[in-house]
Amino acid sequence: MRPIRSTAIAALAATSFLALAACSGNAPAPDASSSAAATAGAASDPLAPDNAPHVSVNDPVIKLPTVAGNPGVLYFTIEQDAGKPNTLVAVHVDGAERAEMHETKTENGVSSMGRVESVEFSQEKPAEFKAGGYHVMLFNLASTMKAGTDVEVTFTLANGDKVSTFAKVQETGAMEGMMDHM
Ligand SMILES: [Cu+2]
Repeated sequence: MRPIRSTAIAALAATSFLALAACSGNAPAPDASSSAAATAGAASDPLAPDNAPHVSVNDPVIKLPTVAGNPGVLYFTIEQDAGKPNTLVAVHVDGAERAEMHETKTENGVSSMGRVESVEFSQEKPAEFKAGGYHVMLFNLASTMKAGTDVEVTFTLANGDKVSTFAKVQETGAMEGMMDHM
């Protein structure tokens, strides 16, 4: 399997090196995020009183780019235990200048990646963001975003509700990295 690199992504990656220096000053203090990392249960997080009712985000993980300056990626599952279906419309990651929801599709053995504006989920059908499917691409990562840290992630729903939690930052394996960066 040969990865096909999107020219748009390559262009964005090329500009990210310069922007990195500009945004690194806004990075959160590592101590602040690690002390609150245990409260990953979204619905009861005291730091986020506006969290959407019945909605939770599970196993949020940020994979660092294998090449510095390239985009990182965020994986998680968002689900709800009651109520009407919801729609995820935006994701904010502390330490990433920009976060875009993408979907990787494979047709006739050829994978391509495109931006999506919204992703629905319901009590019956959680939305899974994982390698080879939906994922959140993170551009212009702050230098403070290192493996082993926890960073705050905020998800915005179409109705204006938000869910905040902390994602673990991890290195990306070589093969793993090829899955979503093509
Ligand atoms: Cu992507």
